[in-house]
Amino acid sequence: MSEVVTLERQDNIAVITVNSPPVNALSAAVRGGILECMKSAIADAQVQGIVLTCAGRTFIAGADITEFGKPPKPPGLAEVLVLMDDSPKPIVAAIHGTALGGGLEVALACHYRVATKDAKLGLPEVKLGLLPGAGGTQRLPRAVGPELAVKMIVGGDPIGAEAALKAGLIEEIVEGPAAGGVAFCRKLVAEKRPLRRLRDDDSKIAAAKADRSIFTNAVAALTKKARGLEAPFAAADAVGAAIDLPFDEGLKKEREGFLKLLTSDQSKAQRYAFFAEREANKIEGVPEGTKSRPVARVAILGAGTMGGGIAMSFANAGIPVTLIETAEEQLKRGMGIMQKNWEATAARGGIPADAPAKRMALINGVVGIENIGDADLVIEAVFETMAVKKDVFGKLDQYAKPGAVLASNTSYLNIDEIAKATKRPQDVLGMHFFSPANVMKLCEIVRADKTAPDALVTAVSIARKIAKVPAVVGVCDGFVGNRMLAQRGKQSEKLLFEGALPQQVDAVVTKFGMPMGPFAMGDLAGLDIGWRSRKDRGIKSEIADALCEAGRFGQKTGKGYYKYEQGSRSALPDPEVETLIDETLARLGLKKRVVSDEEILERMMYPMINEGAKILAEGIAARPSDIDVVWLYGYGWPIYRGGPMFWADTVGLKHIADRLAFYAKETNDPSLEPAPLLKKLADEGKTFASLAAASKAA
Ligand code: HSC
Ligand code: NAD
Repeated sequence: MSEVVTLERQDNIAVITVNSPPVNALSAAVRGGILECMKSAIADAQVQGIVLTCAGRTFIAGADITEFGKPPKPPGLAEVLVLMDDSPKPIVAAIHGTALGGGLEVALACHYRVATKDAKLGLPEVKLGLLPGAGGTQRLPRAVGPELAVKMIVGGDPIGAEAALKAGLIEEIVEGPAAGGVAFCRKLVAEKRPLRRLRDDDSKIAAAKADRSIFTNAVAALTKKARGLEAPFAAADAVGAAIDLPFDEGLKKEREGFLKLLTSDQSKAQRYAFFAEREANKIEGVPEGTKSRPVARVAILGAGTMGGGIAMSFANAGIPVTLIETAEEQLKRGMGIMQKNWEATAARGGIPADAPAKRMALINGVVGIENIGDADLVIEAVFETMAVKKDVFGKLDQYAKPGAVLASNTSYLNIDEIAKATKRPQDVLGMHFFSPANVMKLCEIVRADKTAPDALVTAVSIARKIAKVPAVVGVCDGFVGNRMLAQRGKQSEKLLFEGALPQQVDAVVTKFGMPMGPFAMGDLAGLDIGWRSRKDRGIKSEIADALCEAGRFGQKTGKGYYKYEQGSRSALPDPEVETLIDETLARLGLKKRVVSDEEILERMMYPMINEGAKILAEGIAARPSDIDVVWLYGYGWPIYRGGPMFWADTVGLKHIADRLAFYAKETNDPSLEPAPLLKKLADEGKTFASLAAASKAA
């Protein structure tokens, strides 16, 4: 008998239970176990109905992703599903937790489905660069109709049990999955209900067969956001086959599409990103079993751009917040922005109509740090100057409760120095959120010299609780993300002095897949910030300074590196900027040359990778994949390119090191010399991934 799948009989009902922690993925052992148990149950004359359920936290969460890319092991999932579909006895899937991917496909091959109230059902394969490969694209449209099927398959987001019931994907919402499944199955048997085989039921796709625009419109709405991705389009084609072809031919099409994507570079990158995100939860150098401190209430200092967004993230997760400002006016402004943001989301249907009021009720806005109360975690998001930060952290000694974790949201400042302002440096760390903080998923967790392991674990686990993706980093100027970004910024600016235009540079970067180029990003953030900081430090940047002197601060003034029409955020190339650049170059006696797109791409990306190598060598990031997580979730790095360090491996480190050395010489810029670690790996013919493998083996 299988170790991971068991069969027991409750009178005339067979109950097959999958028990393969953590998520009951469809490994070869699980597939084999289900096959054997199904065969026994079907052959058992005493059995009149079969329930398939799972132990642990969830129903089957999909194929075992770790098996992809390795030689297939029998039995194949298709073989298992054919047996189930053909079963002369009714099979009921009893779902709890998350029935995802292959998990939902198993349930769809059952004749009936029931689920608990909090269950989620979905086909998220596109998020791994795949399409459902075990009948999902053929059965789901037959279960719920093509529109919802397209939404779930091409969009990849799951639906809850209520929606599943409404759509006809499940028959009933039950209390406990196994008991509910058995009760439902008994009813089926008693009523002698016919088997419902989705493959034989075209009723819900009939309308789309007659009018294909029902399907194509649904696809168009979803693929609009799929820039650069292959899987959503292939997944849509497979759903199209469900409408156009008989079931078995549709299955064949689906399988071809799945196998093609399985070996694609995009899917490899997306599967890598899935595991990179999970790997980032494992903190290096923390004793095993270190527990998070409890966090029931959070205090946030500063209700500005970041403080407000961070407060929203906590309230979204149902965690109460004390939001502290220095004066009523700032507080009112901050609270007002949060309310407006939530109301706008509710108006779009993104959250229920009563959510804004409920979430605002979780935020207690007060003036004065002395009102910090019994917060278990304090996040400081005040002005970015060391003096202000030190003043605030000094006061925290007096007002924060003992053992509270004290976090700074600083973008660049030294957390070790901030920690010195308190008598409890062991509680101090960085929680660097990204703007807009209620939307962006990344949270760099900055481990300072004296940060206690349990404080670090607390920050990582609370970040996950509020649906952020944490990545632990060390103290340095700009941490991982902004430190690498600074290298790109330096090169983008230099390119303007050599003959490139902002729109040319930005176009190369967005074509690569980033959501924005460096100049559009500068316009969005406001060019005056850097200008002021340069003036303070006595630094010049001739083109950027000239723009600011002309009052071009970016989007907020309607002009920056681009021009913006009233009320519009779309960046339009501006001949005035071209003239300003030409004049600056002439004044400095610099000659323009034609800069190729290839050079732009190399000078945008390779210096960042070089900096990434330095970050790894210094131990600021523990793993190349942590750097990739920072870029995927903080800066919109295209997921189908895995992250800068993953991408670098695909380009080849030798090529990157050679090109950097070339540009260092050509542009007389020693900062472009390949970093020692990059050079070493390149010389040895190795990859960044080899570092992760070596550290795992150690
Ligand atoms: C698929 O199903 C393809 C099908 O169409 C079948 C095709 C067959 C075709 C054959 C014919 C050619 N596999 O996320 P967590 C691990 S594609 C292996 O921290 P949570 C995870 O790495 C799949 N491992 O937990 C982690 O391990 P660690 C479609 C998996 O509670 C641990 O489980 N399904 C795994 O926050 C805990 O994970 C999906 O895309 C998997 N499928 O979230 C679902 N799933 O502890 C992917 C998880 O060692 N999974 N692990 O780090 C998820 O979305 C989330 O994990 C859950 C749980 C929501 C399930
Ligand atoms: P902001 O100017 O929008 O907000 C700062 C707020 O802090 C103001 O409302 C101010 O009144 C308040 N404040 C000042 N001193 C205070 C005190 N002692 N107690 C309570 N409130 C106080 O600034 P921001 O953009 O939200 O940035 C805040 C922090 O977050 C900075 O350290 C910044 O570097 C960092 N950060 C900013 C971004 C971004 O894109 N804006 C991104 C990541 C991190």
